[in-house]
Amino acid sequence: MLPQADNEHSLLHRAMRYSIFAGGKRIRPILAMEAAEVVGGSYKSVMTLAAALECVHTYSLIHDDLPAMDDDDLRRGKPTLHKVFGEAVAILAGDALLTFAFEAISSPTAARACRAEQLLGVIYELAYASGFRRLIKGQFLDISSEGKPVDAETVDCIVSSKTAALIRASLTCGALLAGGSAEEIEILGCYGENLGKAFQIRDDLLDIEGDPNKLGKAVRKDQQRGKATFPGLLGIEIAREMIQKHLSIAIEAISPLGEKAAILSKIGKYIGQRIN
Ligand code: GRG
Repeated sequence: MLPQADNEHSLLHRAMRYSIFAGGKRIRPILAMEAAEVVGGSYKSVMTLAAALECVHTYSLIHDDLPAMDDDDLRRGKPTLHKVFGEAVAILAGDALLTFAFEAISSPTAARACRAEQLLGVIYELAYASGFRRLIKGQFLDISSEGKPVDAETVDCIVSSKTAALIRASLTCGALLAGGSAEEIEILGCYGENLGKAFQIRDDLLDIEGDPNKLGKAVRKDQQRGKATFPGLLGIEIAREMIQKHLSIAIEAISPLGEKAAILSKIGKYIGQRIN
């Protein structure tokens, strides 16, 4: 779906492709595809949405790595986009991926393949999750809390907004587009919120005890920058317990879905143990 890198705008296109094809676990697309299957749809029917979620996620990583934000040199095992293409191109490539995500899911071809109200619901969920009430609020709180005393409520808000919001939306959007019921969407939303929180707390633990070669990015940056994280605020052991608590809630939430949710349950276990 991405533009080829062989025309007059190839620098911008190359930058967009550089970050998308740098690797990455593709967790959000996988969750959207699995949510579609769980509600009785086909993963194939949500492939454009899955790609769009990865575009939104990759934009957030590009902007998060900029000197004005976390100022990181390495991402997905490669130099960050601004290190290779410069800051201006990195900002624009991030903007381009974010807007392209909405272009892709609302294109006439995509719109012909589903009901208008389903598509509108998906656009709303994704815009809400990516916007100033969730992802951008989380990033704002993350940056503005650096080096300051914070309470557990603020850290929980950062974790929920900057990470769980998009993970949750991946599941709810996948289910919505595949025709899931309101009850199924609520169940998947609860699973996604808790999975997302566990995902971020595990990320914060990996910053302390992870292997930079496996992670593809630098470690031990959070303490240096005075980041507001649960391991930093409450210690490693409590952070580990919090991961398990959120994963238990997530797995319990999907129990009414029975065997259909077996893969989501396995993803929960994987998130608790992930090393990259
Ligand atoms: C609007 C200027 C501007 C910036 C927005 C919203 C934002 C910047 C950043 C989002 C915050 C962020 C990067 C949260 C971290 C979430 C997280 C744990 C990312 C890593 O996700 P993985 O492990 O990465 O899925 P891969 O590389 O596997 O895709």
